[in-house]
Amino acid sequence: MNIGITVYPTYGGSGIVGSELGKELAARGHTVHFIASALPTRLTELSERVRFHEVEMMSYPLFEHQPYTLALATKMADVAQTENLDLLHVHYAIPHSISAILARESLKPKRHLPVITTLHGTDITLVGADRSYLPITRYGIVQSDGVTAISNYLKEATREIFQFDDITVIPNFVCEHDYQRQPDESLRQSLAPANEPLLVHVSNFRPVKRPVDCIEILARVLQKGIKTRLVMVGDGSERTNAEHRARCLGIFDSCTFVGKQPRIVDYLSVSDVLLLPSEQESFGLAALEAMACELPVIASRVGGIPEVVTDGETGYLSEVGDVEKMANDAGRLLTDDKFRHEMGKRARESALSRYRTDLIIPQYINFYEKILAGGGAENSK
Ligand code: GMT
Repeated sequence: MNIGITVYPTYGGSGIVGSELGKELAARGHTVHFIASALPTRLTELSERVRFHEVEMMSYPLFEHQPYTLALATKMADVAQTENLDLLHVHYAIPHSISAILARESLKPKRHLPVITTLHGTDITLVGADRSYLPITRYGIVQSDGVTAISNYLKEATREIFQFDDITVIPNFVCEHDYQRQPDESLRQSLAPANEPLLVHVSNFRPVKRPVDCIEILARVLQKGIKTRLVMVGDGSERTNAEHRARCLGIFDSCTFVGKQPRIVDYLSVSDVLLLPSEQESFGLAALEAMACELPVIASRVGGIPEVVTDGETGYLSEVGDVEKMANDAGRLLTDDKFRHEMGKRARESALSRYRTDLIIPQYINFYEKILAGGGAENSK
């Protein structure tokens, strides 16, 4: 197949999932055309099978804001024609599904270009549910030829918010080869010089991720007399608050903020427990990648996380903001190596038995084939 994929290139899990999906499809003989405003961060290599088409924005004094949605639609239609795309697969509804539908409509006199939308989370729970965006988000979803969601939770949330449930759940996935424990001793030494237990947090540091809670958890673990360090991977608006809180609590020296990193697996491989205290998480890709690297996960009991992390088996779940319980759970794990290693092994088994690439990628391919065969929702669009 000749597949067009659109993602947000620099920010968030949906871009990672779309990029990794493209690479996996190419590895299975399909040709993937990424259509985005910049080269997606996880797309390190282009080839005959993995191509990139940049959406160029025209600036004109009349435009107070550049019309990205229109520029994207134009590029999608152009690439669909020149590269003879079979379908467009967009990740994150706003505005990508609207652009794709515009592209499809503009090509209608010539051909039908199916549009598949994958819902990732905040496009539904935050953005789409805002009254001002709700009607247009609903339009994008309903008008898509096929819709997938990355968890059962998100399918249910979409049904409740948009009264739409023709959605196929295809969960996120992890590559068992790329994501396995492969500790780099010099990295471990730099993050935990006295071989202290190491907590890790990975996110885009938006308020919804509550990275400050990680600092609160570390403070409580240290209060228990457990010499622990914390590595904070990623960057975003909450980083300053997290650093400030660490300074206020006098524990800044026990933390390392490393910013955005190209190889998350390196940091997971040298860490002992992942902290994911998010306010909302429709799946929790960070949890899945950590589990594949044998890390137990301490997370909030929200959204799709309970589908990924089994409380007491592969990690511990708590109410949002319950940093006392999260610290108690972390303390238990960090002071019992055997217990932690066993839980870590179970976490990898659980991750791979349900979410490894060779289980999930064929589900996308089957879904594409079904849509191309005219089996999508309201397939006459
Ligand atoms: O919220 C983010 O971190 C970004 C957002 C996105 O769409 O880029 O992430 C969502 O998609 C990820 C990949 O499918 C999921 O693992 C995250 O749980 C989800 N984030 C939220 O629901 C808050």
